[in-house]
Amino acid sequence: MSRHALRSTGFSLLAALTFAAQAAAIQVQVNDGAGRPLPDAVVYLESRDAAAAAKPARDVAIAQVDKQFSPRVTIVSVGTPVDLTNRDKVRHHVYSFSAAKTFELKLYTGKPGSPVVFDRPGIAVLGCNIHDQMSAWVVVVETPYYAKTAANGQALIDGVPPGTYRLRTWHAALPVGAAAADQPIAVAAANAALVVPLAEVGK
Ligand SMILES: [Cu+2]
Repeated sequence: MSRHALRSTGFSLLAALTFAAQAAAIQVQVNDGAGRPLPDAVVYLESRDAAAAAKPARDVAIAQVDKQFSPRVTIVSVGTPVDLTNRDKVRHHVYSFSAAKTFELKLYTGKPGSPVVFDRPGIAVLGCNIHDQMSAWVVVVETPYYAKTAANGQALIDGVPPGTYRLRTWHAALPVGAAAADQPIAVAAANAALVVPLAEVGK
């Protein structure tokens, strides 16, 4: 679009519609090393512009239900507050010692006094001091373009402006401490679909 169109109020709506139409939806299929679909993988697109466009999300919750976290994998942008309400009758004692976020919610039921704000990029591993089987992961990213795969291994990242990105893919079954897989991707104005094999998972 031209600078003239941006300045002209008569064309501003058209300019906005044109811009929206140029954003692409990127469908990502994540498979394990044997080619099976991987649910609960997180995919996100990084770039300098994406980092600048990232804003904290709202209304994100990880409940504790039947002595498990629900959901077990959550992806949020930096600065997002996460509600950790305990919906069980027993008390939980939720903590993370990860570099991305260190916190502790001592024995509690119901809704903690305040949400936990995930204010640094990285992966926070959550556990419960009382119930060893409880674990969850919060993947904190510096981009608004992210999604989590469904049971069929597919995730849709919507509203992506054309540009050059790094497509990052992570799954909890990767070796502990492993960085998200990383591949360059050029996003054009058109929707696209691609397949990411995580060879280290499920061999
Ligand atoms: Cu617990």
